Amino acid sequence: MRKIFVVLTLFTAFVLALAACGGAAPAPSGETVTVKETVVVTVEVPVAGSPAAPAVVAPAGYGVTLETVKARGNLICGVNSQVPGFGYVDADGNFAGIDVDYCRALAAAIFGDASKVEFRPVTAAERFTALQSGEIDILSRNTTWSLVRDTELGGNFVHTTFYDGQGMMVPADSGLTTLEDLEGGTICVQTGTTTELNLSDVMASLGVSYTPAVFEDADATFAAYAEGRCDAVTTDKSGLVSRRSVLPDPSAHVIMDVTMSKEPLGPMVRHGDDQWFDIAQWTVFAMFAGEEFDITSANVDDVKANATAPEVRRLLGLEGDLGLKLGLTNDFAYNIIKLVGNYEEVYNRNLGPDTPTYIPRGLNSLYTEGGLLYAPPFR
Ligand SMILES: N[C@@H](CCC(=O)N[C@@H](CS)C(=O)NCC(=O)O)C(=O)O
Repeated sequence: MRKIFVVLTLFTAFVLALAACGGAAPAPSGETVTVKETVVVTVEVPVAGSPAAPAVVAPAGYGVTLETVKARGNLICGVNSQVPGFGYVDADGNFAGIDVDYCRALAAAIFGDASKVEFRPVTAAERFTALQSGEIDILSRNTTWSLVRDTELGGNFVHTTFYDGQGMMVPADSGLTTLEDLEGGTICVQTGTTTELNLSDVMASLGVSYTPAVFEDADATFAAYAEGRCDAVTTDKSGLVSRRSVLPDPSAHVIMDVTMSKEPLGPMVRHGDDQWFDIAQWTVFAMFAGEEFDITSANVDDVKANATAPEVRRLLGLEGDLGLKLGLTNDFAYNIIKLVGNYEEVYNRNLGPDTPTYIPRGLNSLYTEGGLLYAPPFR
């Protein structure tokens, strides 16, 4: 009986995933249509436990994910491959970006080795199914925390790693400066995103009519924009900064001074495995705490040798057994900071002033600097 319930739940989740992420038509009307269409999409619904069942379609049980990851010998992280600064493949063929470094930090926490991670690129439309099906252990890919994703999509968002908002980019010589200026225009947007839904909401509330030009991934969306097939392109502001940096002439494009939504971006895990959720969560907090206590990859050994402050001693595993409580070793936070860096180091490496994807810290500063980043106590 329970098995049947699980299957039905997941079926619903799959349907709602497609609905929530937008079908061909803009929300809200598109959502209903998509649901009807996708009910007949046959995900081979297994009787859980039957030989034909895919590896994991049910929510992971407590402790299962860490055990699976350890037995496999590496972490499988779902990432972006098209957004420089967040998740992409660099000139040397390596995955790079703030979301990618978070995966490395998680691997460092688990294995004491930041390289024990396999990056699995997933598009916006693929990402939730990849997580639900167990193809990836965690999703770390500019994904916005929302109620539907947190419930029907079977996910748990750990703490936000990048606070963002949706923006609009136009050619600098277009003279367009406000959303109202886009009346009657065509706007390039990617499907499977909150972007598509927000665009519809915001333009409807402003009474601006427009034609959405909808694409499957960022490359296609921005190629269409670069070719002049739309008057503007919209996504998270971070995505605009990122993708502008790889346009033929970045200075020929401006991001309007408007924020269309809240986009708290962060890692997502499957429902059902609270231990894994805690590990993912405290990996983020260890990076924040490293910055708060001025512990960097360069000085962590010195700090460890001389630390007297009780919380720093607990954080680095010199006292107490905080790591063991997570199912890890007590030096998990030391390993994160030593092998990957604290939040500031990771931010600056990917989005700092010396990168082509520079984004001022703003809300993504520590609470002590007027931002929203705040780690609970390590005790
Ligand atoms: N944060 C939004 C949008 C995230 C998103 O997918 N943005 C696009 C545009 S920058 C992207 O990353 N595309 C890359 C791809 O799908 O390969 C969401 O979670 O829905």
